[in-house]
This record gives sequence, C-alpha cells and structure tokens, in this order.
Amino acid sequence: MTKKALITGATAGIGQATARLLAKNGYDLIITGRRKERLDALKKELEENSPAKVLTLHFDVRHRNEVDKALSALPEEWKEIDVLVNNAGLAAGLGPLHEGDVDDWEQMIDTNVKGLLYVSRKILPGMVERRKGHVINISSTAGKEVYMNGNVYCATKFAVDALNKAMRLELVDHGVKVTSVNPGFVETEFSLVRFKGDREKAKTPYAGMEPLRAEDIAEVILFVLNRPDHVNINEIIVTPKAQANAFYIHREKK
Ligand code: NDP
Ligand code: 8X3
Repeated sequence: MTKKALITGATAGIGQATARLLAKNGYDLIITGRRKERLDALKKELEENSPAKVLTLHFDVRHRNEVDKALSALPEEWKEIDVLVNNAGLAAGLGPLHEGDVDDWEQMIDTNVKGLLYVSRKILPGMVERRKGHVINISSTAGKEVYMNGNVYCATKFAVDALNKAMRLELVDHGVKVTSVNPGFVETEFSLVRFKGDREKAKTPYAGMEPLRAEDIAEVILFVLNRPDHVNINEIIVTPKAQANAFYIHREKK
C-alpha cells in the first residue's frame, strides 16, 4: 500500500519542498497550513504532476480545538499515517530578551512547541497501535546552540530537541522511529516572517553567503525515510558550506 505522510506547514519553504519530493517518491500526502488557497494550489500541482493522492487540512497548529477537530475527522482511507513531519514553525523578531515583544514569544512558543505537541498527540497513538511509523521533527541549529538575540526562538527549538529525544525513548518499544532534522540557514519565507514582511531586513542573514534551499532539506528528509527498516537516523544537522555553527558564518566581502 502507498505510504501516507502528514506534513505540517506545507504552504511554503521546507514543508512545501518536502511535499513535492515525497509526492514524486511514492507517498500520498496530508498537507496542512493556515493558507487554504496555497494548500489547494499545491494539491492541484501535486496531483497533476505525480501519482500522489493529496488531502488538504486547513488549521492553525496553535489552536488545540482546530487541531483536534481536523485530525479526529480524517477520512477512513487517511487514518493510517506512516510519516509525520512536524515542520510548521517560525521565528518572530530578533533582539535582546530585555527588549523582547511578549506577543512574539507567545506566537513562537505556541506554534513551535505547543503546536507540535498538539499534532503529535493526535497522530502518535495510531503509530503505536500499528507498531509502525516515523516522526521527523524539524528543529534547527538554533536548537543546538543559542545565538545572539535568538533567545526565545532558540528556546523553542531546544524544546523541540528535548521532545525529539523524549519521543524516541518512549516510542522505541513500540516500533516507531523518531528523527530530528536540524537545518542552519535555509532561504525560505522564514526570514520574511521573522522580520514581519521587511524584504530588505529579510535578506541580511544571507549577505555574502549562499544559504541552503528548501529542496536541500527535503532531500535529507527523503534520505532519512529511505533507510532500511532496521536503521534510524537519530538526528542530523545540515548547514550551508559557509555556516560553521548556529552563530558563525563566513561571509565573502564584495
Ligand atoms: P516558511 O516560513 O517558509 O514556512 C513555514 C510554514 O509553517 C508555512 O507553511 C506556514 O504555513 C507554517 N506555519 C507557521 N505558523 C503556523 C501555524 N500557526 N499554524 C499552521 N502552520 C503554520 O519557513 P521554513 O520552511 O523555513 O520553516 C519550516 C520549519 O523549519 C520551521 O519549524 C522553522 O523553524 C524550521 N527551520 C527553518 C530554518 C530556516 O533557516 N529557514 C532553519 C532551521 C529550521 P501558513 O503560514 O500557511 O500557516
Ligand atoms: C532557523 C535558522 O539560524 O535563523 O532555525 O535560527 S536561524
């Protein structure tokens, strides 16, 4: 039977690139996000260009009731999910904690940590029951080291790292694999979202260096999923060539 993957945050960036790659590689997909028109457009594109069947679910991961409602009412043929990619997430703002915007903090914690938990709580029991499944948590280099002014975003990704380890411990006896993928700089809508639509500011992280593309991370996810059943990649850190860690970037001067 065709494997089914649920990808959160498939309307842009890493989630969208992963949906495109998995669709070409034999998966049926549940794609989720808040922007319904983008989900509909992606479903159309994938169904026209690949053998994948696609179900769209339009919800905000921060709203527990919306998550519950969407994932409790899955059509019968979509109930057995093989792969969960916990990808939906964001950074909001970049500045010292003592000047931080509390609304930004709430948005990051509610999306990156609580949203991931709400979705996982709905999907993991089925994997445990079937003794089969693979969870891929998209964390970050920001979940491995704290960088200047990253504070709360880094804290949310450290939390994802902890949850990834907890899931692996608690699911190993149930035959479910758990992997964290930790990217460095990837040029997506991430920076535009972080800087609230300011296109000039959004370019600054990538000045004088070549960032990763969303497709680079999608390929890593497919590699992780394609390992033989007895092999699990516990975690993987992927950075651009010019990025040494979460905070040191080599930049070419023009
Ligand atoms: P994008 O901004 O391009 O995509 C983010 C995705 O998350 C969108 O599909 C968005 O969908 C979804 N999303 C955000 N908030 C919510 C919400 N409240 N409810 C539902 N969906 C939501 O960013 P990336 O692709 O770069 O980011 C994907 C993940 O990768 C994030 O977890 C991010 O932290 C992580 N990451 C990114 C890196 C980078 O440099 N780009 C590096 C390391 C990790 P919509 O707006 O339609 O709801
Ligand atoms: C996204 C990459 O370095 O902007 O997690 O935090 S970074």
